[in-house]
Amino acid sequence: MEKSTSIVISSPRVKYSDEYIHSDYEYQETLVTKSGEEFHARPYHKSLSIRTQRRVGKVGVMLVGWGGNNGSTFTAAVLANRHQFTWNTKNGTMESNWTGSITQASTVRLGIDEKGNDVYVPMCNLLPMVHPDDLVIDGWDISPLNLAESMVRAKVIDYDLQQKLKKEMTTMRPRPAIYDPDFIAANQADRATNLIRGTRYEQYLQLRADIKNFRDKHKLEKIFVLWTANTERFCEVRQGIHDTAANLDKALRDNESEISPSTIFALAAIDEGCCYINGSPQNTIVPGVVQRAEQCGVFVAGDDFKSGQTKLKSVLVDFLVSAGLKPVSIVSYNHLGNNDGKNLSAPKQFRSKEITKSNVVDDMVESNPILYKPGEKPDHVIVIKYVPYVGDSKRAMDEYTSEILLHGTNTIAVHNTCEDSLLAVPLILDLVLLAELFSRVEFREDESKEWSKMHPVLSSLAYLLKAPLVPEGTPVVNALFKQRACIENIMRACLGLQPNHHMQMEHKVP
Ligand code: NAI
Ligand code: DG6
Repeated sequence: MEKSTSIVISSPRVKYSDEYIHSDYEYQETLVTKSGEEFHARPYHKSLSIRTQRRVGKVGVMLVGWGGNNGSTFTAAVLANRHQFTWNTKNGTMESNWTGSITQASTVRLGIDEKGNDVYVPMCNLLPMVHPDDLVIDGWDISPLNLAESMVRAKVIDYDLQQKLKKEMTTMRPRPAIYDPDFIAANQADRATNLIRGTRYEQYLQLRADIKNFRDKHKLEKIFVLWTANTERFCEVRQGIHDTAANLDKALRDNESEISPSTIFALAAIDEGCCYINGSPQNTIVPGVVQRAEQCGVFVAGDDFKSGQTKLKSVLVDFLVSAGLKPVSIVSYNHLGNNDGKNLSAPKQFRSKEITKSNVVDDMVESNPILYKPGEKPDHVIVIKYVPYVGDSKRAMDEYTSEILLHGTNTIAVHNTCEDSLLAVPLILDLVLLAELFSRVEFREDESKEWSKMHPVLSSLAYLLKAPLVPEGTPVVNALFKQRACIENIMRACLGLQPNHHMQMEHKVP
């Protein structure tokens, strides 16, 4: 299948103008009410106009933690693909690719051909999206190494490819960043020499100046700021400090010590009109940050990339529970030897990760009251150990024990070895590309209403995140295929296409 295949929708409900793809969409749901022992289900539909801006402007990405394993590997991957580099390994000559990215390397079922066979298209061809080659990259790091040195330190990229990337990456140097030893592990102190000094408010102003400088230098229309720096400890959310945008603003000016570096980055990004994405577990996006995003009309998304062990968990537990089996014990162990593992060997930083890794089965468990009593949950234990020798190659072992028929037991053990950053980097790409796409999509119920964007808490990116942030009061979905269906079906709605139902009635009804 050619990647360049373009998609044109022939439907009276879809119109193309120079500026937009307009879709008149019928959103269908079923309202369920309970009276006594009876459920009443009432299907309803809602008319929604959706318009997607066709023009994709010039887009920049600023990574916080640019010089880390993910940051340097992301940069290497963008450049390797842009220049279509090939490199030699003991297994032969390799070509650049975006394997692991849903936008670049996965397909979506568009419909059926004349014979009733499914037709698939690359996700990135469904709607106009930024091309990864066109991204402009910049960022911050508390470590002063240039990106070529960071790439060597990370030990992720093959040696021969490193040689091809070095010249260009040597010219890339992270901007000084905010270091607060109270928030990341003490074992990170030796790399923290590239710092913005001053009060928290002065640091915030410097970050805003950095974003402006990047925007002006490259004439960028949109910038996405993404945290891929060390996991911080959770901040203690306090009334009068973190609860509203105004309090946060005051606290920042007062140099309040419980405002984390990541929250300062988030505020600076939002105030510069940039979407902020949190790829780590900590609670950066406190209520005051959400309010600020609402006021400024920009997206925030988080928390914590869902790359390997948790991604599989959000498939496996969904499978077990929906098969009518009852997971009763989930034990997830992993060891890794990169700097992320080193930072997570400190108890407070581990605790942040433990929280995001632990809550990921709740929605699946709660979906089945036949198996689980109200409030009942499987035992769920998370262990992470730092073993320097294995570097970025994470070893994860999971044991899922379920109750089966007549109280029998079924134990599934999974062993997974993976290069952590090579799983995380495609997620960084997808987060940016999908957030950018959703920033061009607008909705309205009828012509009397103003066009409005999606809610500033961009829960549509949940597929890519371990502990998806959602607008207050809305349900959290962790099940992976539901999360994927959400992305696919929103994209289909923008094209006036109904969700894929997989009924294949063409082959079932004579
Ligand atoms: P890393 O430790 O190699 O990189 C983090 C970088 O952040 C370092 O270069 C460090 O100097 C820098 N840094 C620390 N504090 C900073 C600050 N305040 N401002 C700017 N830079 C700062 O870690 P890695 O492997 O790149 O992971 C990054 C984050 O992504 C971690 O929090 C990790 O838990 C999270 N993550 C990683 C996944 C993966 O598969 N690699 C998956 C899920 C989350
Ligand atoms: C060890 O757990 C290090 C972590 O940073 C993970 O590698 C990362 O959170 C990815 O987790 P998961 O569960 O999605 O593989």
